Order: sequence, then structure tokens, then C-alpha cells
Amino acid sequence: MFASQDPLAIDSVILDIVRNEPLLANNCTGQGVDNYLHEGAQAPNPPSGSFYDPGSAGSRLASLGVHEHWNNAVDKLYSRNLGGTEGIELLPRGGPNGDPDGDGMNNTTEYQAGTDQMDTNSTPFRLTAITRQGDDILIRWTTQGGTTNRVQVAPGFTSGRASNTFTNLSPVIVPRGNYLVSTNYLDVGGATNMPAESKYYRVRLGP
Ligand SMILES: [Ca+2]
Ligand SMILES: [Ca+2]
Repeated sequence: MFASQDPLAIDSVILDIVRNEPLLANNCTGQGVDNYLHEGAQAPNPPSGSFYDPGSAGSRLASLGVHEHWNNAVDKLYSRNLGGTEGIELLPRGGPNGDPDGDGMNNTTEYQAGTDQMDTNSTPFRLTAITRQGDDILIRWTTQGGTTNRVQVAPGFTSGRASNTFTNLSPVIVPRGNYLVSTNYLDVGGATNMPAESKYYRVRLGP
């Protein structure tokens, strides 16, 4: 479902989507398919040279809206998505702070991380490094500022079997900011008994 106050902008976006759909591309191809959008956007001076005067008032029709095509079918970015001050801006449902895929990361955070705002399995929330520093272990991860994060730990292989019994290691960590952040936690003494003792780390999002 799409929503816009600009009828040409919404038709421009839907045209870009439709003609990149494999089963529809052959029904929506050719140079003329977006002619009506060029005419509407440039109604006062249209490519056809027509004099649009629907009210028969003797004056040219004003532009009916904005028309442009996205940069490519993968990124789906328009001028205002790319930092411009004019043109189309395509936003997922909920706007910058929305989370339509429910993965806990808002649309802006996902955009900054390059993850898919409509795919719950594509998320900026992930461990990025586990590094030994002497007797300590530094755990790094990316997340969204303002969310609740907690590092958990489980014992490693014991009697040849891995454990998935995680317990809280860190206090609740709420990074500052609203969007994509990289944060870390130092497990002081975490490497004291290595390599005889191994362990698993994970970061949990939420309460
Ligand atoms: Ca999300
Ligand atoms: Ca996502």
C-alpha cells in the first residue's frame, strides 16, 4: 500500500515497481509508458507542446506534481532519499522511527546500516567483534540508540557438548542516541581461565 499527497509522485513510484516485476515488465515497457507523467509534471510547458487549459480560462495548467525514477531497483532511492531538497522521498511505513518488519530497529537505523527495512532477518543488531584483551574479553555490537541491550554468557563445551543456557553477564545497557550506534562491554577477567575454559557470548535485545 502506498500513500502520497502527490498523485504524480505515487504513480512514478508504482511505475518503477511494476516495470521491475518479472511477470509485469512486458506489460509496462517502452519509452511512452511514462509520457503522461512527463506531461503532468511539466503541464505548463509539456513535452508534447499541448496547451492544457481544463478550465478554459486562457491560462496554462500548473504542474500536477513531481515525477522522477528511482536510482535502481535494488536501492529504490529518489532525489530526497539521496540528500536532495526536492523530488520524491520514498519512506517505509511508519516513517523514520517506524519498524514495519518488527526486528526492533527503526527505519532510519536500518537505512544507515544498509539492512532491509521490510525483512526481520536483515538487521543492524549484530555482534561485530569479540576480542581478548589480556585477561579480559571485549564484546562489540551494533544496535539502535535508546534500545535495551544485555550481554549474556553460556559455558562452552563441557563433556563434549555445547550449552545454550545463557545467563545475564552485563547490566542493562541503553546506548545514547536514536539511531545506529556501535557499543561494547568489557567482560573483566573473562579470559582468566582460557583456553582451558571456553564460553559463548550473545547480546539480547529487549527487556
Ligand atoms: Ca526494522
Ligand atoms: Ca530489518
